[in-house]
Amino acid sequence: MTDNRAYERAKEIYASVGVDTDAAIEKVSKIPVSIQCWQGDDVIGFENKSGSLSGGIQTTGNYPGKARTISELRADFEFASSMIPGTKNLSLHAIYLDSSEKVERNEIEPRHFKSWVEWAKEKGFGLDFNPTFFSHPLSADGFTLSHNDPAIRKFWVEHGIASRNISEYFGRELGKVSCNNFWVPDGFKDTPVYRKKYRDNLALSYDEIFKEKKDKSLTLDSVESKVFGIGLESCTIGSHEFYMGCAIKHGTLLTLDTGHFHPTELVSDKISSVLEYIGGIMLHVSRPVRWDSDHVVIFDDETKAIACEILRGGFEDRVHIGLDYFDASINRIACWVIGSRNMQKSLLWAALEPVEKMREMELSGDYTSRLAYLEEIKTFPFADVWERYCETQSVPVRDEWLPLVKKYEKDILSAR
Ligand code: RNT
Ligand code: ZN
Repeated sequence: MTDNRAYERAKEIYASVGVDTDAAIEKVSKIPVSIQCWQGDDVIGFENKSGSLSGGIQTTGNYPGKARTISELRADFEFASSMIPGTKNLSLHAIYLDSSEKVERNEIEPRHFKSWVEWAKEKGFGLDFNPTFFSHPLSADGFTLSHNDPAIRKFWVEHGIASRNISEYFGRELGKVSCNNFWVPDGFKDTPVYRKKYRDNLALSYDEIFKEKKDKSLTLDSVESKVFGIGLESCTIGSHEFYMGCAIKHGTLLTLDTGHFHPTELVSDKISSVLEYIGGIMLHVSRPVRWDSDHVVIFDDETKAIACEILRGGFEDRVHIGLDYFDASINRIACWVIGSRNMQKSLLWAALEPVEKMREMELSGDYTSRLAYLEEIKTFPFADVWERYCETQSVPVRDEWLPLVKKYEKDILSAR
């Protein structure tokens, strides 16, 4: 139990700059954060257990104890969730289907995800979805929706269409909108000479996939660009510009992954620009270390800046926050807990900004005071409010979750 006096003092200090800490806690607790299922098993899934990850992405590390079955993954996620405050969704990939028989990607149906829905209902999680365009023989040459072979392209178009039905089913069953994120690895290792052809193919595929209009209160499609992948360094068919246009044309969300831009570009700066012309954004909050390395999210300047931009702009309803990282070099449950708690900390940090006050300073040209405040709030008693938030959510405060993870590792993970 934390010292109530510490919170009362923090509350007074924030009130002195016009910030209501109770209201901030309440607000942040209601913002859904979508946690990626694939942190639990190194993006392998249950379609083909002997399969390996492809598509230019890579999980590094071989820490023991990864989830090998659906029930292990669910148990691990439930346990991780018990240490994470706030409203949680689980983001599933198509390869996490629950089927005893082999199902081709273009034949997946809502029934293959029924047990996930039942579980999510019982536990109170929302579900997001992702068609899986990698780790498959028909993506082995680096192309899916942009493939030159019409039969292969058709297969992936059908997968895309099937994924939309599943996301719609999630939304309907759970009464919470489900985001359906399209990311394809398609690209070239070396310099191509006919980029146009592949981009035409990709555009054609999305025309077919998004032809049917869906109820946006149930499912929201989103499209994700990137700069490069491993072995696909020279050209990514689905570039940022490609998907900006695609999202506008088809009225989808645009996914901004923090690891998918050149290193000096900031997603925090892109949010308000994109939202001038596009209805909504899906975020893939990650931590790129020198490249799209998908390290665990930390409480760093950019994660805070992203949260601040969402709240400063009043974009809570238009920005769907998701996490996207996969570290196999440390305890995977700790990865979920650390990264998700850091996203929550960042949101709380943002909700505790004296934004009205700083806006007035900026608008009146008083940049001196703006900088003074931006710097002074860094040493306001944030930690006391964070502890209160954790307490109100009945999750461990400070480092108290770590011994629980260590015990789970000893009792459960070590037996795997
Ligand atoms: C890959 C993309 C994509 C994946 C997940 C597994 O670079 O970021 O979002 O990480 O779909
Ligand atoms: Zn991503």
